[in-house]
Amino acid sequence: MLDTAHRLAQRRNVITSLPGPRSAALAARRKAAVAAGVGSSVPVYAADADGGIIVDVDGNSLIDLGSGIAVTSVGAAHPAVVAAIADQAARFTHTCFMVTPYEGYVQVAEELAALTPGDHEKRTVLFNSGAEAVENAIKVARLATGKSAIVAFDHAYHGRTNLTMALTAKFMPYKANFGPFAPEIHRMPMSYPYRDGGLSGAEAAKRVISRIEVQLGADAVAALVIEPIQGEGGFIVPAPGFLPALADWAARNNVVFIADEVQTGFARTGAWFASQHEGVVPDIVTMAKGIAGGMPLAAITGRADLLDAVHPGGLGGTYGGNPVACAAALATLATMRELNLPARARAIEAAVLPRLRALAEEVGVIGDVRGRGAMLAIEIVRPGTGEPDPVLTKAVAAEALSRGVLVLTCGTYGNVIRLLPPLVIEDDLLDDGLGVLADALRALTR
Ligand code: PLZ
Repeated sequence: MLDTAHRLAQRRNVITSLPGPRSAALAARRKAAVAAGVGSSVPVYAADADGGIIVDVDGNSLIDLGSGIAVTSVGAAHPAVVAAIADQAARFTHTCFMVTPYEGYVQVAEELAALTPGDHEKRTVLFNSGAEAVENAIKVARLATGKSAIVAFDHAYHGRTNLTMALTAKFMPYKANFGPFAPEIHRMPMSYPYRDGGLSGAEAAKRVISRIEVQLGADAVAALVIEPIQGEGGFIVPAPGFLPALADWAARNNVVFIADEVQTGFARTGAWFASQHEGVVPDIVTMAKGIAGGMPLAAITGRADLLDAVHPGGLGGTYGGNPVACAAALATLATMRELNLPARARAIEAAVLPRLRALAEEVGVIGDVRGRGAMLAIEIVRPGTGEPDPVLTKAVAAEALSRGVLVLTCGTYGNVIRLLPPLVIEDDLLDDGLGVLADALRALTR
């Protein structure tokens, strides 16, 4: 059991239709003011959030099984994080680390060196977003190796900036008509046990390595960038052995192995970082999301020889490692340790996976149940075939929402329902949320 008191009652309570009248009014204002290109998963506007609950502007209490896309692992308003933010903001909100540095940035760098896999000498740079972290990991890898080709994977998601759009696999909505894209990105097949005929990790890695050697030549490759469990692409857990084989090959060929742990990091998968499940020690880890309890902060931490190869002044940005975000990160990491959130994520897996498997037996439209820790998913297909069913997937998420449970979808084929509850969610609330998801699926497959 978790020992945390929450400010908001941890109970689902739907009192209007969803969206309610106030959310509908905000949606109308938004249409006239916010660009149409920005989407929202649900048409419900937030007024308050805490623990596993989001209260909307109409007073509905929704169970949050998305954590703002894997961000609010300690909750959206953890008191220790809130206090650290208030305290730092009252002293100074900004000086710019590139102008007048401050201790918080250095402390976060020390923490990340200790937490990320491997006990080698490490260096860190802080940024504002996951995409910015990935871009900078690639800048470092290219400079340090003197090479330019980058290997990315099918189903990958790395961001929305120009270089990270090029790294991202899915055309719609992330890339469509936004080109031309950055050159020298080469896409390789992922290990996707449910859809690749059950290739072993070793076989799937061999397929990648031989393709790189035949089509690119290892001598051309600066870096290989991979999410240890793919997030937006569908919560794809590669077959065991895939990641270690790629990391070994990279090490033997002077190729920088970049683990994009933006979504998987910070206790989410039951370890501090998902690379650790297979004993993989990346050369550079990219991080964001869960790091700072909801404040925008991102980081790259990696081998000192790689990061220190960059000339002074070569890396940075006005806001990177903002002092308020650093204070939030230090409080978030302390809270994660204090509550032992890696263990909590494993407990969530132990509670949820069997229920999802039982549900799969019952409803017949769940082709695969997968994930680690509190990063779990079901892949929705037409019964008896592996054919993706994105229409039903969307309908299930909408039905769950109408009953007061927020679940996110993902996947190259838009047919994956993913569960990313705040790690501090109470057992009863999680149980209720899963029950609602199951009922929504039953109602739509009856
Ligand atoms: N790398 C592995 O998951 C962000 C994106 C949502 P930013 N994923 C959520 C959307 O539709 O924009 C992500 C990720 C991985 C990089 C990123 C990018 O992180 O902080 O959104 O830039």
